[in-house]
Amino acid sequence: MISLQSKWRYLFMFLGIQLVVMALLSREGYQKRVSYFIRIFRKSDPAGAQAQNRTATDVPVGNVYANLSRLSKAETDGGDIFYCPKTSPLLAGPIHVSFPSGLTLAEVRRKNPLVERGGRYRPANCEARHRTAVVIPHRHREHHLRFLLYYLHPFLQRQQLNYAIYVIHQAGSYTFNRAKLMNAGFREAMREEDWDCLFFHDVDLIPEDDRNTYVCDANPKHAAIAMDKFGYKLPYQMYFGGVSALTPLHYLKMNGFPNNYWGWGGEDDDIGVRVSLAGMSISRPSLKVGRYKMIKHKLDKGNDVNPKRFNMLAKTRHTWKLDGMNTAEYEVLSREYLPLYTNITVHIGTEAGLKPLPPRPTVPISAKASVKAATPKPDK
Ligand code: BGN
Repeated sequence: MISLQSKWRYLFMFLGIQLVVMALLSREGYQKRVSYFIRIFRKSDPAGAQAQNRTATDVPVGNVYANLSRLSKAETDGGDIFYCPKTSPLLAGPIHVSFPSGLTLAEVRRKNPLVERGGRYRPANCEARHRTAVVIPHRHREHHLRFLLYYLHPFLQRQQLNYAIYVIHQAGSYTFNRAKLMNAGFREAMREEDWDCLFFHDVDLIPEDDRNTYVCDANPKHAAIAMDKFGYKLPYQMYFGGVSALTPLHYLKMNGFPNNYWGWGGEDDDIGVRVSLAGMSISRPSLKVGRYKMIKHKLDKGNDVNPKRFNMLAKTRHTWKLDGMNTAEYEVLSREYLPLYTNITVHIGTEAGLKPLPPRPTVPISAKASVKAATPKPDK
């Protein structure tokens, strides 16, 4: 028989245990609530978000460096080396793109140990099926270039390409000329290697999906079809700006790009028109895959909107054979094989040609009137 006293003892013990359990449970709930609120108020950091987004195989979803650890330096023993698979097993689809402050070129180098001098890479354990040169027209955009290199190198390695990155830097401060720089880039890249595809790439556009493969199609390809700044849609049917890909044959068939668009706008439309005038059509990846994030910026100094672009565009039909690769004149001032890219600085002249204009004679103000009177009128 259990006595009344021991009954009470059991009851107190039971209540005590219950109290301890309730205390523990409420503490747990409290912590959950607190951490929930902390998470709401804490500024979301991309690295943290990625870490939370891990897949079953522990690969951070969207991290462009995710699969790079699977690459290694050549381990061939002199035996046969086979072509890489048609679809790279390293592809992972969507890429999370953000622009953390403080990124340095040294950091990009550290993360891409297999990239060689001049910004070149080829897969070590298989023969690449494609040889792609990426040509980037450039001036005053070093911080954009850092981000592009940070994303582009792992992106291209995941695609198992044999590739090189060429930055074509416009010397001097005369108005920027994107298309002429690309003509120079085409010729200088082809001088180095028999590339089978050239990607003409704006420095401020970051690809957001590695299934957007940097290889050429049967027709000139417009790759930047879905940009964030246009709501991930094509702004107009003939749009050919941002990032495009042509084989050397495509390029020469359309006489390259125009040399005479100085300043912002129109040159990409001219290039698009050239594609059809040369009897080709524009190929495009799907909207799901051809996605790009643009690094936000203001219009550059030295790249004012070109007011002549409407008139010039109206004449492309008559001018494309007269102006282009066959008339591209420039001077290479330097060629540097940097760790992450080949930097080619070119002098492309002005609207008046390659030679700098002769300096105007400095005439003392008092002498101006007599000089004017003595100068014969130009012939009509
Ligand atoms: C267009 C520009 C392109 C530019 C896109 C997107 C012109 C020519 C006049 C018809 N074309 O309007 O160069 O890439 O916008 O910004 O301005």
